[in-house]
Amino acid sequence: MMQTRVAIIGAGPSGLLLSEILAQQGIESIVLERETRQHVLARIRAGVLEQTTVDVLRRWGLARRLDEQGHVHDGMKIVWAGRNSFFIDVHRHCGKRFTAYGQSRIQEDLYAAADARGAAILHGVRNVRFGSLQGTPARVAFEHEGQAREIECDFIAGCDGFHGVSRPSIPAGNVHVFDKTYPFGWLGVLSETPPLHEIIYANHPRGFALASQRSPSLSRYYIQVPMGTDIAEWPDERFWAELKARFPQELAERIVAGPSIEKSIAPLRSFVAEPMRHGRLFLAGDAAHIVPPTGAKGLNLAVSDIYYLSRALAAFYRDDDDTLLEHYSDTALRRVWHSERTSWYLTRLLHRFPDTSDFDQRMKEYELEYLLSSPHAQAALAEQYAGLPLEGWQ
Ligand code: RFL
Ligand code: PHB
Repeated sequence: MMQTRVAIIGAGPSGLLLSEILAQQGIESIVLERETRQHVLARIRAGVLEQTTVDVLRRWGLARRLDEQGHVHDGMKIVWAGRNSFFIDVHRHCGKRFTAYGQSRIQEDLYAAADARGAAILHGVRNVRFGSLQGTPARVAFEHEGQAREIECDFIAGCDGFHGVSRPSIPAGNVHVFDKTYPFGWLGVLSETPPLHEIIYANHPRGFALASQRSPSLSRYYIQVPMGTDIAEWPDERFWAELKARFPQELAERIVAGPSIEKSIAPLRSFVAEPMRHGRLFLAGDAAHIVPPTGAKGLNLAVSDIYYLSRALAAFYRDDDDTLLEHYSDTALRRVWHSERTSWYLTRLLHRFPDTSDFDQRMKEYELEYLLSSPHAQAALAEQYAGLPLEGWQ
């Protein structure tokens, strides 16, 4: 039997960031992670950080390498077949920038901070389950290194991603799920080749494509593929040819192809579970919501959830005040729904959907036309892409 203040399920960005912010305020936690550390560090996912995310990481002393190595962008480009590409100047429209810095590096930075303070993180845990979520103390049972173990705690933070145990542990009837799947996924390739300088979203009759980056020598590209695509059908040569076919010639000529060092397919989904709390269990990050990656919002939402949750827990322990905890779900969900809407909007605008009528296709083209011609429309998109401010941030 172990005791702690907060049991954190999952050592992804949400879980490790929460344990770090709590530790810096003298609040003890134990993190339980199903996978090995190597496995967590090897996952290639997000790459674009909102200004608010950078601000949170800086405040907690986690941005030293990010500030050195992150590639700061003023905006992103949108291109579509037969038209000129255009730049959405996020900085000009709303004074914010965003930073290309890989999620795997954030994981490394979070682990380095955790190691420096001797954090309690158990890897390879199995069969995590909760006792009653209403009483005090809360209880988490699990297996670790073949032994049955139990933690007694004040609160449980469910930071265990979309496929974790936390959300499904909430008794039926206590969560309202909003779910939308899209009939395609993103095939992503990481390659040790110099990337294009900008982040470029392409809408093409062959499907969506995205050019992104991890460092000056590491590029990240994605193409839309139908749901159920087998990755074995996509050897590198086919990927590069398809990617280039979806960009205008002058950009395609600048794309440097090379062997893939990672290749994976991610399905696209919009999902929200409301509320993000049940009794002593608080959900954060992908455990509570999923966005399609088109708006680059998932990791940024995980960070804003953790900002709100850590602030609420700190107020509880420091001032014996549970007001922020009571409001955690409503506060976090306001930002979640705005980002859900932006991600849904960009997904709809930039992808080719099977069964789109000619009329609907024209409407989309004119939506893009409007975006190209109207500074107001560009300012609105810039504001959404940059992300909303955090409530209560000073
Ligand atoms: P994670 O990262 O999934 O971590 C959850 C952790 O919980 C562990 N776990 C368990 N542990 C114990 N017991 C169990 N039963 C457990 N079940 C699971 C898992 O092993 C894991 O370590 O969730 P978290 O921390 O909430 O972080 C969320 C982000 O990872 C996610 O939102 C982003 O990666 C989404 N995303 C992007 N977000 C952005 O903000 N900007 C982007 O540019 C961006 N690009 C992307 C993305 C996600 C992608 N994929 C693969 C879905 C691009 C892609 C392709
Ligand atoms: C990425 O670099 O992985 C990336 C960039 C922008 C997105 C999604 C993913 O919208």
